[in-house]
Amino acid sequence: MAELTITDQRLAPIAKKVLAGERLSMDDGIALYRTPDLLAVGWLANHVREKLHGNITYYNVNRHINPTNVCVAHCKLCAFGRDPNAPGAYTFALEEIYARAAQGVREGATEFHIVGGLHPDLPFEYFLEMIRGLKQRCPSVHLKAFTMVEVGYFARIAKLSIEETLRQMKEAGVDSLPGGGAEIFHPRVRKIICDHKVSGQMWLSIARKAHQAGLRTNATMLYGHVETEEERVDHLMKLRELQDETHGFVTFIPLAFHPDNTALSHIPAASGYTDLRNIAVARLMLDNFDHIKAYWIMLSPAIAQIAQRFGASDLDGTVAEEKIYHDAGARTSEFTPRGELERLIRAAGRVPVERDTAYNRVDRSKMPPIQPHQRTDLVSLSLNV
Ligand code: V47
Repeated sequence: MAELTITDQRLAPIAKKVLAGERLSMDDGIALYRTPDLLAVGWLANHVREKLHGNITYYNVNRHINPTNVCVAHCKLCAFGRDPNAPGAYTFALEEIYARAAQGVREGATEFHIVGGLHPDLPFEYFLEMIRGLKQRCPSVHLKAFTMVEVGYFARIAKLSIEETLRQMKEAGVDSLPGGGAEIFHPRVRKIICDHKVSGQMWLSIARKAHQAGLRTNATMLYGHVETEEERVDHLMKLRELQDETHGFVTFIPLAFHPDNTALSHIPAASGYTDLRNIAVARLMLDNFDHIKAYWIMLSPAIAQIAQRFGASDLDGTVAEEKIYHDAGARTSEFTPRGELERLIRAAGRVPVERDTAYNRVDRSKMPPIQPHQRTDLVSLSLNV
């Protein structure tokens, strides 16, 4: 590895701590966000990433399933949610979901990533039945389903405690939870971008309870809107604190805000420079997280490649049918075949390893061959509720 060159001497004490494996402070995090010396920040993050994972970059074969885009929350940050009768609103019948899942299995998916809107009329039981049906039909596929925000909403509409809601989800077949809905925990920011969502404190409390119930989760941070550097670092430190307590987080995913078609469309989209800095600062601050994910859908394949030299050890998956980012103007494809992900990783000088959701290696030689991806037409069997 090339030598570290620091052009901003304020980074010298931080570099010393990183090289000694010491924990960084709030002030260190803010300095990492403010320094013009992005290459030094990236070098340090890469140092940590290579210490943990050597030359490997992980990816998986997955499929996103978004059961409904009908949502009562009306978050300003979101271009996906719709009112029930608005143009483009949809809710899948369970058979539609099972058809998509079957296609995912043919395409070799080892994980379904299932998230959706907070629907005013669908009962918790619809979602439990969906999970039971998926588990029964696709027993080998890991179900990474429902964010802390959805769990909080299910508990409210079903009049259950968070613990009981999680217990029923687990019993139905949920294997882990994705990291969405975290946004920025600070109340000032939530008030502006997502004021009807669960509070940051509540998001963390639900994550804690999920971990205590034996459900691991991911964590995210949405950057590039109205947040300050202090609020980003505060967010990372709250995640680090909870991880010290539970060790329940698997991966952290920094997500760039995409402004198109949102109520915040006047905010310019984040630059590649900001993307790389967020990956690197996350790698340096979250010393108790195994992985930082460069979600190629959000970053673009080009930035995701460079991110592998700025701290990222995972590119997420083949994805298939991403809607949340594409409704907000993402120009990336909605699917990348496994071979193309491997090519992206190799071209960045890394070694691709296909993983399952728990980061076990996947041995394709013992599995049925993957069939080519097919785009599914939207709403062939939508539900009237
Ligand atoms: O929670 C919503 C964000 C998240 C916009 O856990 C937006 O493995 C940008 O959480 N511009 C959903 N972002 C995506 C997510 C995720 C993605 C990949 C992997 C995993 C995982 C989780 O997307 C939302 C919100 O933070 N989001 N609208 C928007 N306009």
